[in-house]
Amino acid sequence: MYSQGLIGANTETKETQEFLDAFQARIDAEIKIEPNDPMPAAYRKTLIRMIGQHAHSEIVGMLPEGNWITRAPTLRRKVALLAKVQDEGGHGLYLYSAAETLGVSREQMTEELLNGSAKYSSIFNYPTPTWADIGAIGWLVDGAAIMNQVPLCRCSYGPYARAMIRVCKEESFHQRQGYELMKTLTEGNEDQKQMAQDALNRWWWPSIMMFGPSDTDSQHSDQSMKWKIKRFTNDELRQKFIDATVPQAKLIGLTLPDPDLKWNENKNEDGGYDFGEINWDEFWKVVKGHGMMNKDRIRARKKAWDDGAWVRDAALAYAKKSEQQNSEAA
Ligand code: BYC
Repeated sequence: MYSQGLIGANTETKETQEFLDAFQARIDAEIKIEPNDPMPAAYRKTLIRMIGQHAHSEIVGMLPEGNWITRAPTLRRKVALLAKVQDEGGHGLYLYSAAETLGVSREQMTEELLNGSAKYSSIFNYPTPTWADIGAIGWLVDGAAIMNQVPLCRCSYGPYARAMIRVCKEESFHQRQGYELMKTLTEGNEDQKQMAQDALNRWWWPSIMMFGPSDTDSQHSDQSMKWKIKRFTNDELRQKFIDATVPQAKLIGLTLPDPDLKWNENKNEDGGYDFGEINWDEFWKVVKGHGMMNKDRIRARKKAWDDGAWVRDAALAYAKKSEQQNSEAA
């Protein structure tokens, strides 16, 4: 069934039940799917959507923090922030490359981001008005990202799983530098403490929303779990994140902006926090392009893409020329 050439990445396939069953058996046996392996069109489509969205999130995610590079309060903070933002750019590149192995081009993905048909994470449509936002993003946004992305290291699609290993190592450093930044602020004067609390108040709920709609509203989770692309549901990961983060907030003397947050011994196997109602109207508004910063983010990405056109043209001209020289030499 899986012999070479049955259906490669670029060939049409007839998805018989036998083929779908064989594919599922391979997934169930934890055998990684590689770019030239036969795969159902819907599996390919799901991965292109998800890896593309992830790549766009990394690249758009450079913007809110990039906003503070020139104003970081010390050289040490500036170095850490520069390294972090650069890492996000690198993550975007690995992820675009992973998506390209599925037969989609970088240009196509960028076009979809700019015309609004491809999504990127809701979290990056919130502004970063104070320095404490940099701490809150590292601590909470990268913290949420790690919770979501560590299981993706076991994703059934090989190139995505492998890309996530390095991404997660770097996200872990990002989370620590963010938490340490927040801790430093909470040990400062009243204004600094207040700045940290205010950032936490603004970033907490959007971070909780990052995990996506609740399981009852998630369109893709069931199939993606079956294909072992996702290993946990949105709600499971959200709960893990909350349970891990509440003690961290307590340790540095910050209060989470949720009066309904309460330890519940009977939740799941080891207990867990009950939490308040998520504002799903806000989530969908942001996802559909009507958040505070959606327009600015896309405008910035469009400008970067347009401004970089000459670089792409020059690189391609060089590639074409060396191709021509190689064929003449052969
Ligand atoms: N924002 O059926 P569902 C980072 C969409 S990068 C916007 O549950 P799925 C970082 C979803 O796409 C963070 N849209 O979908 C970077 C779907 O719409 P479409 C990004 C969202 O795919 C820099 C619809 O809602 N991480 O961490 O099973 C600095 C229904 O959702 C969101 C990744 O991309 C959202 N928050 O699950 C710091 C990780 N949530 O596509 C940090 C990989 C849902 O049908 N992706 N939607 O039009 C995933 O794990 C999954 O795609 C999601 C959603 C959990 C995000």
